[in-house]
Amino acid sequence: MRTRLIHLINPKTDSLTTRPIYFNRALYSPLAGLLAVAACIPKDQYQVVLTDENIETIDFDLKADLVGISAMTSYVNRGYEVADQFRAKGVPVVMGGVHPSFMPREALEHADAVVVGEVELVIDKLLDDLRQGTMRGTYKSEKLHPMVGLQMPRYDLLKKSRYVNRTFVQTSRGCHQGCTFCAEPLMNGLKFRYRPVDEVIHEMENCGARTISVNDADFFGTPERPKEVMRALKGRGIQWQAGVTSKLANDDSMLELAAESGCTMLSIGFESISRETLKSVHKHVNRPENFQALVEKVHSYGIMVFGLFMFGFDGDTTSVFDDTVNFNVTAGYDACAYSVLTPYPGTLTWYEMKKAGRIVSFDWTMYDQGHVVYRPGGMSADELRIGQNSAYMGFYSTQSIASRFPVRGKRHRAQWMIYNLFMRKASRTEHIDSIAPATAEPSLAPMPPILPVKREWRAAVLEAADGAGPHMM
Ligand code: B12
Repeated sequence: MRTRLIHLINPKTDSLTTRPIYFNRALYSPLAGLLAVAACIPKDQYQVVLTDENIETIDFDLKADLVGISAMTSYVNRGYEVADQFRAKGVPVVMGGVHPSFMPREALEHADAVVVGEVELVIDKLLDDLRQGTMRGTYKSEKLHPMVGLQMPRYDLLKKSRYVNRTFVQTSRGCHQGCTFCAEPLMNGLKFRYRPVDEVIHEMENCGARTISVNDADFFGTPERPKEVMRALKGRGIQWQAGVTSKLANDDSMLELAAESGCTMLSIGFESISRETLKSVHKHVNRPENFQALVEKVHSYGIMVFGLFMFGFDGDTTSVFDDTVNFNVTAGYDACAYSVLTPYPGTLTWYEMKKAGRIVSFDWTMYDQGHVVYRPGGMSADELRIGQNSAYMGFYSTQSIASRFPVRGKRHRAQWMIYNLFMRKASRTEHIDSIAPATAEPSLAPMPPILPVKREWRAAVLEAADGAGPHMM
């Protein structure tokens, strides 16, 4: 009997982190979701083939029993095209990931089934239904996975030589910040769920790499837990980087352990150098007056700071670009990403802008944080687009790179250069024509996997859901 085969596909995306390829390598493998899906598929029953369209072409003739497609918003349209092509050949398709989780009814116009949120607790039912020929509609677990006993992601399926950063380990899901522009609190809630430390270490030791990205929304989210992980990591010769928030990155005991356990870089969502703006998007944790001291402190432990900033908040005027870049260069940030604020469907920013009639384009391909899809409050869309571009040009200019290069201290100079060159190349190839043309509104409303905690936002979601009538779950 032929082994049954599941073909998992990451559709092509044109984003800052995937676009540039150096020496045949992409910076990241944005495939963590698919590796987790593959891990849940019983090996004795299915062969799994993984295709990342960012680095290889899709074999549409591969005889699969099921095609599984993962998508964030910016590449869901390509995901839909791929789904349509496979279904035209009679191959059943399931979709999952962030965008289908927020907009399952839309995804069901292209796929037989959609997994809303986490796959781990619904995969058995999905595969049972596939065997019975009844796999269709949405699959959503009643509860969140406790994160105990998660299967090892199928790292063996990755074409490792094609990525700089290829190994992603999650130690927790959830985040305490309820930032209005972020999908995290609506997928995982405002509470943390933690994997047992021994399971985290087992995965790190067996993932096939000694350089690891921790994929948590906020690895330093609570004071004690990251320390447990870092203590267990000490002395293993692993180098790691993680995304964290600014508050506990300021704690010396945290940074000391981070340095001792092999941390080379922290990515921090600073978002804005204006406290008023930060408050307006519920990022109360960030204090711009402390940003420079924070960068210096992290550097003193030999750790790099990747600063994540956004432009286009309502408080932003055209001075924000130069002000932010000058601040970043003076403070000596090691790398920075400057995103255009993007109202991802189902986030609080989405409902806010939608209600005010400010969203201009609903073409998901434009939702890549490099296009302007809404009417900004403090400048024109054109100024926002040009400003973002000039910020990248300024921060990654030859002069800025030379002035920021860590000549002294223990920061990892090769890694520093790789990030600066990737980001410089990515931003230099940015489409200049990045104002998204107006489109009609989608007929189907988004519905977050978890309803927002804030009462007025819950009301907005439910109102939108009602408006969508039979389309909603
Ligand atoms: C770590 C991370 C990154 C990392 C690494 C991602 C990676 N290797 O996969 C990096 C830095 C590369 C990254 C980049 C970007 N990211 Co990011 N990222 C995250 C973060 C914090 C965690 C993602 C993760 O690893 N999850 C762990 C895996 C195991 O979980 P998962 O992906 O949710 O998958 C589960 C389910 O969704 C489901 N599932 C997933 N796929 C499929 C497929 C099938 C067939 C099935 C059945 C089920 C299924 O099963 C999985 C296991 O339960 C999320 C926040 C979040 N909570 O999701 C943001 C998030 C996904 N990122 C986001 C964004 C916007 C970006 C960028 C555009 C930022 C930028 N300006 O460049 C880029 C885009 C990259 C690209 N591909 O184009 C947004 C996406 C919003 C949206 N609606 O699209 C999120 C949600 C954060 C936010 N701001 O709200 N990101």
